[in-house]
Amino acid sequence: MKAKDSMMHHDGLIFGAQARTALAALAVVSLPLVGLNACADDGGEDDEVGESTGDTADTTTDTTDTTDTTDATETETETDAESETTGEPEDPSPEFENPPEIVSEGGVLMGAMEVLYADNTVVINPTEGGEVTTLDIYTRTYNGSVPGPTLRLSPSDMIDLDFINSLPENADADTPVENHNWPHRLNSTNFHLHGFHVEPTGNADNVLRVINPGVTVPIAMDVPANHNPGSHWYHGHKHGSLLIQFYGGMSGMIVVEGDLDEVPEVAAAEEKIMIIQELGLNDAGEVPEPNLDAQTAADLFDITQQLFPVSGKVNPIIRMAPGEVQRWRLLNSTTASIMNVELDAHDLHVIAEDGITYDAMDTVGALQMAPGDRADVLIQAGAPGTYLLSSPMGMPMPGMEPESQVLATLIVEGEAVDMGLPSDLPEPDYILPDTSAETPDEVYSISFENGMEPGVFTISGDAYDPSCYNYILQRGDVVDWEITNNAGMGAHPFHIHTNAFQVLEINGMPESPARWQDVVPVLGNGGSVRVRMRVDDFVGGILLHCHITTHEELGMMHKLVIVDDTIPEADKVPADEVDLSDPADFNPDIPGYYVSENFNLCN
Ligand SMILES: [Cu+2]
Repeated sequence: MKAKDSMMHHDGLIFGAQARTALAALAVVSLPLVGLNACADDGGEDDEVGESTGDTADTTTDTTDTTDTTDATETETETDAESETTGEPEDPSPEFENPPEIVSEGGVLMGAMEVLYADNTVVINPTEGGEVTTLDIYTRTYNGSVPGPTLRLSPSDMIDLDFINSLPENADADTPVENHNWPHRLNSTNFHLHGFHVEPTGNADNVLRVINPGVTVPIAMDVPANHNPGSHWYHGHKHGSLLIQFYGGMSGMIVVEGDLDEVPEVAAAEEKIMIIQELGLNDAGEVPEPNLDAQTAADLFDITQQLFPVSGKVNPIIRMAPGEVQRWRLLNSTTASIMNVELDAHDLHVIAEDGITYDAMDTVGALQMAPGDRADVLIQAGAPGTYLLSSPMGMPMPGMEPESQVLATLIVEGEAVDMGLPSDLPEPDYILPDTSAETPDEVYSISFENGMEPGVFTISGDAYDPSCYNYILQRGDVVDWEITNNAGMGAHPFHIHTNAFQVLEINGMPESPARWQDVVPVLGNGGSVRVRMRVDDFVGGILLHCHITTHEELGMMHKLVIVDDTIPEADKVPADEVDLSDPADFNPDIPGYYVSENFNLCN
């Protein structure tokens, strides 16, 4: 125990210093955004920050072996650095703040995404009034912040990020993985762009490769010119470490700008990036190690503090003038909450869902959002007063509705302003034309099921098996998925990568309009959903799964490969010519490799 503790302490100091370097750099990036809302850092400033915080990092590393004195020095340095770069007062502010941003410039989104342990302070604004408190946490993060920085780009841009895994070595690095559907290799990761229609292979949206601690790789891809503008999501997707990385706050938003943002009423609305996360912590403010001997999913993590912060603060305060319209980009980044979002005395004017613009604004009193769902919502402030944004939060349990919790507080105050809601939205520039009148080439009927043993979740009786593929799809085909929920009373949200789908039927009833989404909840007690997708543009290995992270991690996930058997014989690459000995190379960017003869079906 003792040896392990001191090692963790050692890591903490080193990685804490790195976190501050990253944070300081990001603070510079985010500063101009307060006024401009879209602006990149300039290289000069960035370099300066790099130099000055480089000194801090050295000092901290040198004094690693001393004890309390080091901590004190470290804290002081941190406070100084923060007040210098951001000018923030020392009192915790409950006011809502957008996360830092990395913004594309000249058509390229460049920068570093570093996964590292970092200290953060979560501001907690109590729902019943009273003093604002803080909670110090120490978790795996992107670039040191919770949530990670917002990535902002446009269609046709290139993404070219340096992805650095600075987590410590895996404790189980030298032992073979006995059960892939149980937490393992907790510090390995990869990078998923949820909702993106891009290459799923190589350095792009590749969720099958493994990025181990100490490894730096590029995250690089072309964003198609006709990509939907909208709100998307990034997070790790390495099977076996996703859940624990979520619990520490490892997720962020990707904003694709476009024609929706140019609608005058939308352009005039102040934008709020509202990432609803779920932190699963112990009393020390750290994500507990999993109990690998647990018999059920519920016993896997000894979580004593469960928080649902919105962009890093619990119940932040949002201020609006009467009549003002704001655009809230809501993202359900929790592990298990089927949210039903409501704002006291206010309608929610939904203009996009899952990053896809609606045909017309849809005004609702409450909005269902499964884990992974995004909603772009316009809010028009009513009379002066205080209003709560709330939703049931937490894992749905048999016979029990999760308790409603306050997510944020809206204070309407000041002089009234005259703003409007849009009467027209731009024609959604779908990558995929409407599929509802087409005849599917393939129909897959699948079912969410509990495994025979506790702690096992399956799709159609088969838990995730990394050694084979559950489905082989042909590029260009139209595919229907009929999903039934045979796993009890709770809903299970269905998600598939790379291609969005149209929701045609829910519980046997046709949906009108048949909206495009990338997550759809399949209700409990035998609920069903029928969706249709066109398997367009890209080949490669992808995943479909339940987006309740615990279920996914414990087996409720299947692997697919999109192939193109119509390519010329000469372009085909035989499997034995592809070197997959290093997990970093899984799912390579070799188009000729993706022909059905190279892949084995699970059954
Ligand atoms: Cu599920």
